[in-house]
Amino acid sequence: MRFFTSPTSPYGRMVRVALLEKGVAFDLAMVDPWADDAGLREVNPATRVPALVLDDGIALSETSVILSWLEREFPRPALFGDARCLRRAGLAIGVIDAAVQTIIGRKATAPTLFDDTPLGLRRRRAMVEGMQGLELQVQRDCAGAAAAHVELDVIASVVALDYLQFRFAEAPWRVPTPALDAWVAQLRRRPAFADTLPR
Ligand SMILES: N[C@@H](CCC(=O)N[C@@H](CS)C(=O)NCC(=O)O)C(=O)O
Repeated sequence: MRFFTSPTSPYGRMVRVALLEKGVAFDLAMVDPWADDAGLREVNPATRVPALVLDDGIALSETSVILSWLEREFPRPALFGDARCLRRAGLAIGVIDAAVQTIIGRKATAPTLFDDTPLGLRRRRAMVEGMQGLELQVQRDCAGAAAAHVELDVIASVVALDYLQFRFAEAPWRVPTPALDAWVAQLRRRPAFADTLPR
């Protein structure tokens, strides 16, 4: 299989972590989706990462689709946990979406800063309230215990935390998430996370 991603994409990182944790062999194609990479466009007309070309040549795009296929073909270890796991995953993915849309929005509105437009402020609110919601759910549901399995909630949470740090390190609106940080602290040391940090 050939996996297309970029060094910074949080969506690509989610899928890459899932591939590594499931022990699926793949060739890595690092591309810049913004440079209109011809190889990427060939496998995904949206010219976006991630994309996964299967051994029979079928090209899958969209994070949710690729993760669903992976879960079906390689069920162990399972990514999709119970409803509380999926609620946490949804919150973290909402933060990732808002963060990526902010970075993309800046390209569209420059020299006006997208972040200060009505839509930019809405996306910022989504990041702030999404992280607050995630922190609250971890406080309520995880009772101080460390996460035990790399399921979709852990993957999306670590990817969201690292992407916010990567793109918005100095932002005054960042919210502290001590319970979430402690919950993922052990698992985020695994190679699947350590080797895929955005850069
Ligand atoms: N909905 C897509 C979003 C993927 C996405 O936005 N990827 C970005 C990188 S983080 C990209 O390739 N952008 C290039 C473009 O929009 O032209 C998914 O879930 O996979």
